[in-house]
Amino acid sequence: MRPGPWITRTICLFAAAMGLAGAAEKKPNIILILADDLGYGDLGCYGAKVKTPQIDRLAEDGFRSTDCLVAANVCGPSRAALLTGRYPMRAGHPISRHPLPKYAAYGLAPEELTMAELLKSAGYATRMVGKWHLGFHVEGSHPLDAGFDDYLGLHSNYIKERPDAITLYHNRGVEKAGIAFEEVTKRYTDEVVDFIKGKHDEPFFIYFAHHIAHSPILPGAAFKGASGMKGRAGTYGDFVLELDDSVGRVRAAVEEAGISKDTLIVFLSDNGPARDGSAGPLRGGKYVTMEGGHRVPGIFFWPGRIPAGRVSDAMISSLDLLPLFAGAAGVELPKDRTLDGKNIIDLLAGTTDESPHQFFYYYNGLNLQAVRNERWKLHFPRDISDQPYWAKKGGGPRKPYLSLKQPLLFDLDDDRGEKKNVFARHPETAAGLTKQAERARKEIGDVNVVGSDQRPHGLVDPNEKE
Ligand SMILES: [Ca+2]
Repeated sequence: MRPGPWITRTICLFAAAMGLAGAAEKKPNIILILADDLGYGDLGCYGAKVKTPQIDRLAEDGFRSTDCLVAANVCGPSRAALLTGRYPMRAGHPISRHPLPKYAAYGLAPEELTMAELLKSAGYATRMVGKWHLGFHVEGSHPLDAGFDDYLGLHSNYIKERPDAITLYHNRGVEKAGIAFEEVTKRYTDEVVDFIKGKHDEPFFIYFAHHIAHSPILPGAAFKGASGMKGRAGTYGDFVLELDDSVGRVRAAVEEAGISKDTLIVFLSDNGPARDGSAGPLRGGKYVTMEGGHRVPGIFFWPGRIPAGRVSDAMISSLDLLPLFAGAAGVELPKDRTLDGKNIIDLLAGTTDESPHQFFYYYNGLNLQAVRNERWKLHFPRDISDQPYWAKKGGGPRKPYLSLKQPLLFDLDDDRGEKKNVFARHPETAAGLTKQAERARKEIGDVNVVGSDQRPHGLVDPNEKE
């Protein structure tokens, strides 16, 4: 027999009170590990051929989401949303930037409030290690301008032809010019591990943004052959195992420091797989709004609060991390702006199995391409000219529906691979989603619509790269 509503409510209120008491007692350390272009199907615990023992163990000992979404299918806007808890359109960063003149003044808007700034206001030491990609050289958009006390990393993708893109920076200065890509992950991990093992008088927040598994696919010397597979798939497997090893080293450092119970570790990817990775059972990948572009591995480990062994299909997103971290740190959320994320601690802690979200909006650049209401996902008609530059060229199996004449409705509970269009069978569901899209469009915009709560991005011809 299910408990009556008043019993459920009493339990929830009691749990909420306990949660608040817990947060008041001790602010946890928070380690956010972000993989780059790692697909939904690239880890052992998500069905990959190559086992990833460290990340799989983190999932087994914590919470693993099978419905964790990111707010963009490419690096830059996904990171802007992750750090601010706001859709990229709302936060004024819907397009991924390049080291080209067009982007000289385009970075993470200084007026945006990041999770690092919030945690810093709650007394946290805040550090970032890794790839920034949000306008390192743009006035006001450097990691040190976004709430981080200390930064070590490459400011964007590793591109060996560009000296600035192979420079390891420490804060605003050069730590090492011309670093070999194969050294980078070890250097990053050493930095994070040394910091964790150091003395801490205050709680800390570390944002560790890997380059793996983005191109170049170049595993470090110690990982060559580790996957036991040959060819491109083997090299990619070795690369993912280097990431896995790094995650294992971070966790081991936390355990050795004796702070496991007081440390929340979150692992996720910034978008779906590019050429070499796998989206598992999902359709599409990086660059598109199919599930393969937006649904990523999402793992939460906090022995003090999150029970081990939970696997959940409740819809959550990278937008939820800022409210989650703020809640854990006992810091109030800002009241002067709209946040799109929700604190998911009750879901993670097991006091509910329900998602706090009803809707999710799939934007490709500026274009609202799909809306989801729990199990239902409606894709809207679009033309190639509506698409951002990264989607425009070279269609194929990973880029279906670059143009679309008629809407498509998928039932993700029954068809997460988005193959069976059930639009004709569910006209009322489709009509409801269409109305919801209208609301979103009015508020946060669309390719030819400026929303009422949208920070201007300032780019001329935003859909074009140059
Ligand atoms: Ca990426």
